[in-house]
Amino acid sequence: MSNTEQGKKLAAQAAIEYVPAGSIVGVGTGSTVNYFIDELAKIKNRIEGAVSSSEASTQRLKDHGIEVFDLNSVNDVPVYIDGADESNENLQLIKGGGGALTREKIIAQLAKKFVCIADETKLVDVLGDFPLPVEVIPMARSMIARELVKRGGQPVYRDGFVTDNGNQILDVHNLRIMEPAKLEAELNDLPGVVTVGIFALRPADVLILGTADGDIRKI
Ligand code: ABF
Repeated sequence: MSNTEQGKKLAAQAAIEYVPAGSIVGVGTGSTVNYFIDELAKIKNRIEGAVSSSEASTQRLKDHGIEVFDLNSVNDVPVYIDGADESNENLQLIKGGGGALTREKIIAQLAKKFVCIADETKLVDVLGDFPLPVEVIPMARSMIARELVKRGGQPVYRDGFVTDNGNQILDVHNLRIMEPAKLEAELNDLPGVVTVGIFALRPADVLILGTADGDIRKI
């Protein structure tokens, strides 16, 4: 197993201690979360079930025999465990490389605690090396792309990709995001933007990083 995979797995294992007994657990998406789902399966008799941010995670949870609830039937999500594409030291994130950003942001908003799990290479000084995903209503795509160019970005249409919500994604290159919450709010205001992949207005509460030398670092 590579150092990166080892880091992801260690972070996923360490997140289990944040899962309260008897709870409905918020579960994100991605390869790091896949390790978490496999760990969750080992304690499945101690939880009530899960809510999930993607069809892929829902399938993996069900394959393990973990019940997946519709979010509208759930009032209380004590903890949400999800990965990220980048995090800064303030636990502001870029997410959405996997395309599930809208559902991820909804569950993060509802959750009392958001625990982000990643290998240590995801920690950066300034967000933006990873292209920022923005989910858009299809008819607004070109207009929003022009707005992103005005802000110094280079939007690239994720050709052939349709989100779980039937929308499209622009991946915005060349941004150095110095004020993540400000840019998130500004882009949120553009008509046709469904979700911006900056998670700064609601950042993570805990970041667990798995390191190459087999350790865990918590921020
Ligand atoms: C989700 O999965 C996304 O927000 C992010 O794009 C991705 C991280 O994937 P991985 O764990 O595979 O690096 O959390």
